[in-house]
Amino acid sequence: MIYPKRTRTRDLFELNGIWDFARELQPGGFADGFVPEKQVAVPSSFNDLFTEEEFRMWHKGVWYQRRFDMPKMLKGERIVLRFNSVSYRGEVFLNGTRLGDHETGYTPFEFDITDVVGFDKENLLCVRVENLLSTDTVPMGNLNNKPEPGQFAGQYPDTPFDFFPYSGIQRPVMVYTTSKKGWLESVVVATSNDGTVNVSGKIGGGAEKAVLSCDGVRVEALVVDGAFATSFKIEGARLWDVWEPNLYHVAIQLVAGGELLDEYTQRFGVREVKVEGNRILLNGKPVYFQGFGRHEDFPIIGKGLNHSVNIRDHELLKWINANSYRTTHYPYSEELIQLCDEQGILIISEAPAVSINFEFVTERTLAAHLKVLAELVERDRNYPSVVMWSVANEATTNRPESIPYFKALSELVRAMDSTRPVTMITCKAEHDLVMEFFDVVGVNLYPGWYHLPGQVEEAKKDLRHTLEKMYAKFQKPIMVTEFGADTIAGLHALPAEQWSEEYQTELILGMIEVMRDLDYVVGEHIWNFADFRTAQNFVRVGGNKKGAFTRDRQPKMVCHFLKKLWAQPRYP
Ligand code: GCB
Repeated sequence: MIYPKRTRTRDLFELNGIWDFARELQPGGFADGFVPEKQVAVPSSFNDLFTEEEFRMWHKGVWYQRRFDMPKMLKGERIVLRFNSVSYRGEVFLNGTRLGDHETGYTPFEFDITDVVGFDKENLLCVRVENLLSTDTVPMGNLNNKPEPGQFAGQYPDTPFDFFPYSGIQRPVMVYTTSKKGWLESVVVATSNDGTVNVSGKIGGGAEKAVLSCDGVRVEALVVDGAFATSFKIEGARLWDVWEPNLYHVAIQLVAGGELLDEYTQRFGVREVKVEGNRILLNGKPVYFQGFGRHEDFPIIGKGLNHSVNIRDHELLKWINANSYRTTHYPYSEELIQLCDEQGILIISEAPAVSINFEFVTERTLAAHLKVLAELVERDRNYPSVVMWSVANEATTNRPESIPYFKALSELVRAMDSTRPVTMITCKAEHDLVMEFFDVVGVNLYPGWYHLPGQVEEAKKDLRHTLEKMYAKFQKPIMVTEFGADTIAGLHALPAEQWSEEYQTELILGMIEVMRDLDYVVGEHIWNFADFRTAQNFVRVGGNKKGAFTRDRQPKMVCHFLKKLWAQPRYP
């Protein structure tokens, strides 16, 4: 799958805006059209749009519907309907015909609707959306018959993670066209720092050859068995780097019998990432990751794509001198990753596998995990900002059953992409059993918050001790991917105490001091970039307040210190 674009051979329009909405109060009878209960916005989560509690907390089926016309000049083309994400499960009907379904939110899916879409009548599109999680889904849900201590047991709604399980058509819906004769189905661009660019592609329909043009270079490749592969060199290539987003474009034309069937331009950056000893190297130079774990989360829209919020967030990252974030705990919108490409922000791209619990894992959990991981790598592998894959966050990887499971995940990613390091984010510290499969150790540690509350000096000792034990065991670079303290903006205390801005500042700066004293620590990602909405639970005061910024993106005190600290490069 490639990101839809309008080109000389392709048309594109979006089906965003106001849709009809109804809860599935009885089974059946919706796919041919229904009487709406409400109107709803696309893209958006639906949960915080309405005033009634039962809508917010609804995880069973809901239905979206809208009508659209097809312009007659597109008749004769191949027509594709694409959803950039539907959380968690989407089942799609066009004019009463079931097109198919897709599980695991956060990754795109599409249907060829050429034979179903009408040109002489209005089209009716109905989508069933469901957000029920189970032991077979990724992320898992409904585990609380046997809660793990510390896994947010008993919260409302009941999930083994704390962020609110928003649902809906949260990203754009698109209709695009290609020629019926031949079209580019997928493309992979891999680069080396000497400017070598390898491009391979898969073709739908048929074509004789692919003609590629980039930066004044033109090459041709024959299409064999529906695929092509070729390479070329950009002399004196300008490398893609942190806040230096040099980008190139390769125009790919598919040709048969002298006719141009398809034209698509793929953007890419020339850059290399690798792990050597205790360092992550970007373009041969060590890079220290300073930034945050985040969430796609904002008042009212929940996890809905909003370009203004994305722009503001990146402005804040630049202001505070961060260079990176992890897409905790699921793939973020492709539009956001594209913005990172354009701005030079480093991304650790994470599968939506948070809190996998091996007490409950089934073969179907692994199948769902492998599927969504493959979809993520396929979606993001041409984006230069994505410099590392994270296959999961905080699984019970102290249990032996986790070993074959994570081996399978690591093998899958490496088979699909050998150009990026792979990590897994553990909360089991030195008791983790799966780090042999990964290049960088990611670890979430909360001394000074969940244990040793209020005791910054003790927390620092604890952090040092844990990191030393981990390094002694794993002998790999370690990134502290989460640490921090819930903080109510405007609450002050001298001496510092939990929940105050002083305490967050002292704890975070103290933790960083320890990390920077240990040569093998290659990154500090604070939890979290901004406050975010959670399920209801007595440990959360109006959401998770570990943000350095408030939910409406104003800085807490710690930001001003981080801005100063992060202005100095960690490695000379
Ligand atoms: C974690 C999780 C993250 C939570 C955070 C917290 O370890 O990875 O999703 O939000 O702790 O604040 O408790």
